[in-house]
Amino acid sequence: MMSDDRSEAPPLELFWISGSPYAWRVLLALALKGAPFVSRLLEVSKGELTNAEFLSVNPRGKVPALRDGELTMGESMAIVRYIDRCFPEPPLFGRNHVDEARINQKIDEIENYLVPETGWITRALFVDSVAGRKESLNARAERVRTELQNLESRVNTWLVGDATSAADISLYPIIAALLRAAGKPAATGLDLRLLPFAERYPRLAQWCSRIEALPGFDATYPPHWRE
Ligand SMILES: N[C@@H](CCC(=O)N[C@@H](CS)C(=O)NCC(=O)O)C(=O)O
Repeated sequence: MMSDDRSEAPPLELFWISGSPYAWRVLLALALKGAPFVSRLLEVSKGELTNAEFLSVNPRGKVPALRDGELTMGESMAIVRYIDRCFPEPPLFGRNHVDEARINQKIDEIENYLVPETGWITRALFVDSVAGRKESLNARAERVRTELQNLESRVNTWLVGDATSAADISLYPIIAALLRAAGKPAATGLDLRLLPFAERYPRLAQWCSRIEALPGFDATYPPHWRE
C-alpha cells in the first residue's frame, strides 16, 4: 500500500515553462509549503513540450506536470491538491470541512467562469494575434470584468477565510498574466478596461500585493518577465 510518508522520498520533479500562469500556481504552492523539488524548466521553442520524455509525463504536452516516483500527472489544481496532501502544513484547503468547501467553490468559479476568458485573451495577445479578434476580445474582457468585480466585492485579506489558501494561489497568476497581456502594445486598440488595475480594482490590487509579499514569492516569479 502506498504511504503518505515522504521522509524517505526523493523530491518531486516539476516540469514548467516561464510565464505559464498554471505552472505558477504550482510554484506558489511549493513555495508556501517550503517543499523541496527538482525544477525542470522547459522551453517550447526547443520542442521540449513535445518530446517523448515529456509526453511520457503528460501526454497532453502541457505544463505544469509533475513526476513523483511512479506517479506522473498534469493539471495545475490537481497537482496543488497532491502537494497539499504530501506536505500538509500550512494547509491550502482550510483546517475544517466548511473552509475546504468554500475554497473549492472559489477555485471552481475561477476555473469555470474566469480562466476560459483570460486564457483566450492572453493567448491572443501573447501567442496568436489580435487581428480579426477585436470584438471577441472586447466581449471576453467584459465577462472578465464581471468576474473581477465579483471578486473585488468579496475579497478580504485573502479570498477565503483568514489564511492564504489554494483559492488565492489559483487566482493570482491568472490576474498577473492577464495584466501583463493587457499592457502589451497589441492591446492598445482594444477596449479591455483592465488597466490601471489598482484604480479599477483597489481591493484586488492590495490582495495582489499581499501575495507578492509572501515568503518565497520572488523565486516563483517568471524568469523571463524580469528580462
Ligand atoms: N488546465 C491546465 C492548463 C495547462 C496549460 O494550458 N498550459 C499551457 C501553458 S500556460 C501549455 O502547456 N501549453 C502548451 C501547449 O498547449 O502546447 C492546467 O491547469 O494545468
